[in-house]
Amino acid sequence: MGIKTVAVYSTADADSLHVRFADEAVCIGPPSSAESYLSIPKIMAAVEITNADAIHPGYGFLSENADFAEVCSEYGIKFIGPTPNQIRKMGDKITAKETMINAGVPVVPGSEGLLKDVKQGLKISKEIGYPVILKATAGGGGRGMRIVWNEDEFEPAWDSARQESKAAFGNDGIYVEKFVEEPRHIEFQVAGDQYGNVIHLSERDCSIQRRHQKLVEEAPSPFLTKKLRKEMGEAAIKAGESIGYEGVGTVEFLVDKHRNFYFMEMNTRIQVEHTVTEEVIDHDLIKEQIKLAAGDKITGGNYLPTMHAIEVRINAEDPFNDFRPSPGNITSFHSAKGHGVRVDTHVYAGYTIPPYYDSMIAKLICRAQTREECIKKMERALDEFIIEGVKTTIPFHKLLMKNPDFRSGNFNTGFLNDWDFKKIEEEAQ
Ligand code: MV4
Repeated sequence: MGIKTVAVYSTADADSLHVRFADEAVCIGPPSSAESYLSIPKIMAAVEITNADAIHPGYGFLSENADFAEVCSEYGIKFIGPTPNQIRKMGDKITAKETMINAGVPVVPGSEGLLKDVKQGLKISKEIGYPVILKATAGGGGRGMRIVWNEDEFEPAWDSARQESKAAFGNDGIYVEKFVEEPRHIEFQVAGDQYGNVIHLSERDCSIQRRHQKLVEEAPSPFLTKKLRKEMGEAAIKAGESIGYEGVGTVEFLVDKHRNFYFMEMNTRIQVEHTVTEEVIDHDLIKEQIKLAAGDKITGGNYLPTMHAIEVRINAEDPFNDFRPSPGNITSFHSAKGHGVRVDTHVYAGYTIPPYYDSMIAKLICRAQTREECIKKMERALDEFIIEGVKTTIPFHKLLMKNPDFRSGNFNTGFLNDWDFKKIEEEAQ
């Protein structure tokens, strides 16, 4: 796009490739994220000394922080993303849910608003029927959640959910919903301009996850029918339109085994897995974010997938030891290459992975005409990929690609719960 870039980095990331490849780079502090990537004053200082016009917030740290977006606007710096109010509305889960009900988007049956006390929680749970799930209004991504299987479990679950969310978010607001068993996690990418136009860019299936950490994402979802894609896509657009959403975002749905779908959360940032959408619709979503932030108008319609894509997250973790982080020096690194193979990474041979942050070191994305071909290409790419010096999730992904249920598209968010990784490793030898 011809736009000059400034990278910000902590001392722990001085050797990361983004620092080398940006036009300029500014060190914003020590490894502790509170004193670097989460410090609004440090980031605004970097803006000031480089005379930057806009900030791309990425997908961690301050990317969904409404106060940060507000500081940017006070400074006259364009935050590449939605407005502070849009971030706030979706950040508070019960406000988001109420907004969706008013917009006519299906939600899971449950309490109207926050629960006042245990008594009210017990009454509503009896009405909707067990199992139910308690959720923190300030939560998201699984934090502050409790599944309650029967009446006797309700009060202890209520107490611990409140304590956990108070400690984690400084907010102990809790609501209750029917617990949807063995759901699929299917999310729609949406995009909105500054004039109220919202479209969708098709879906991603993110059901392969472990303890709320996604490991594999794909598009299109092997579970969606043409009809369901149309219905969910329309619901995702309504969700975006109801708040005048600006920029790219994601509307997450739970889909039960009968293919009923329910709004779960909206992510107001670009996500790790946006790459699979880029591959199936053949558009650069970061470029689209920048264009929307600059005031471009959306003129066309929705984007439907023309290919199949799968992303596997390569993390420096030991899949056979409870996915324990494995930071350290990468002694050798050879990336898979070739037609339909994409690798996004900040690492290289000789790089030392610091122990402070997320353990994801690369995204491997394969694209082909069909899901079957795509899986085969992924197997080939995983075989070619060499990373030595640290443990990685590559062996896990090789096993997953061979799994008959994965290959036939028969999986939900509970898929990895009953994997016995030790046994699988022994059998593989
Ligand atoms: C649920 C649910 C079942 N029923 N809500 C997990 C993260 C947070 N975004 C909401 N989550 C769930 N909410 C109801 N009413 C099951 C989950 C859930 C889940 C959702 C998506 C992906 C993986 C998951 C793993 C466990 C639980």
